Amino acid sequence: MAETTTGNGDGSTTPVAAGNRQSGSGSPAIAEAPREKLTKKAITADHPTWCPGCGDFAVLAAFYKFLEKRNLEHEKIVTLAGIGCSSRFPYFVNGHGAHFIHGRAVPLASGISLARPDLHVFLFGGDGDGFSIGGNHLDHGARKNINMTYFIMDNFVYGLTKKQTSPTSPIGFKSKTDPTGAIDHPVNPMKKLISAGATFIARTHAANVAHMMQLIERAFDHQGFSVIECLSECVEFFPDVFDPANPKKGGSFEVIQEKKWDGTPEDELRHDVTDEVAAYKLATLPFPGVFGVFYETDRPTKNSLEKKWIETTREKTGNASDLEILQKTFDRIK
Ligand SMILES: Cc1ncc(C[n+]2csc(CCOP(=O)(O)OP(=O)(O)O)c2C)c(N)n1
Ligand code: SF4
Ligand SMILES: [Mg+2]
Repeated sequence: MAETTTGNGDGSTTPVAAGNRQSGSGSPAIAEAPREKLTKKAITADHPTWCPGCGDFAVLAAFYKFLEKRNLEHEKIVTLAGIGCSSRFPYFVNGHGAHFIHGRAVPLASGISLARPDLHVFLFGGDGDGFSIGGNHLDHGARKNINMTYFIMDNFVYGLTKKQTSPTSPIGFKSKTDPTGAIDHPVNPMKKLISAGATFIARTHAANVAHMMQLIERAFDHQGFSVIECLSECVEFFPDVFDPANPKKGGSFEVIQEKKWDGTPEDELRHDVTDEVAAYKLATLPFPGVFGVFYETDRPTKNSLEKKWIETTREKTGNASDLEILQKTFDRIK
């Protein structure tokens, strides 16, 4: 992204700066022109192609609300995904984006986040994309603490490919790959993310837009690898599975009570989000479990560590330009 424009309300446009890149291009900053407020109309792209009633519609609605509320710079919004019904998400957001290779969304997002730390990198995908084919990538993105906000729309099934057992399908689930019922122990997303080293880990439900919004805001404000698992019903291939956590369907949505550090006896019982062992204990509660922030910690991001390393290395070269460094390297290996 080199330069973009903003509307002036009279049909004309004014160029605005591409953003405050941290990579040291050396070009002078251009003053930002006043911007129009980001509206739902501006961020809406294609008509979603999900089945009527799919939980993913509500996730998209919450994301639009979040973008409007936070009024992010339009040209800095990036939505990325792997492959799956949920991974079609970037098609429906008018911004930079890509629908990438199945399971490889974290590496793609990592590259974009590290190369352009000024961008807002949002990643969307399913349980298959994130925990099955992309499980290993998820672990490494988490331990490296690469700055991004990852929303995993968990429907306990492969939706796009029409009902195969997914890594989060419960034992006994009958699918095309397990006609007599799933026999494999499912992944527990919260436990996996805690052990992988993600620095913000939360859980929500697509039937609760207000809760999704709160968590997207907190995940976005967190510096590092932030992940939200969202139970998002596949009405076609695994209907009603999340009703036990939906009050409108007779279930109960139990929210984690976080510590207020107010010294009261009731605070003793509240959850300390910085306590990894307590987060793990919450993750062992039987389905449908609890919702909210399980774990949050501050650890330097790979983005900040890499920035420091680049600056130190550049200083050692007498602040040479990228081209000069490249030329010197070629000269050395000639
Ligand atoms: C390398 C590769 N393997 C398998 C597939 C087939 N495939 C496409 S989407 C998908 C699973 C999608 O499940 P999930 O990530 O849970 O998304 P959902 O459709 O449920 O939202 C699979 C196995 C593929 N596209 N590429
Ligand atoms: S198949 Fe399931 S996950 Fe895919 S769009 Fe339809 S309801 Fe949603
Ligand atoms: Mg799925």
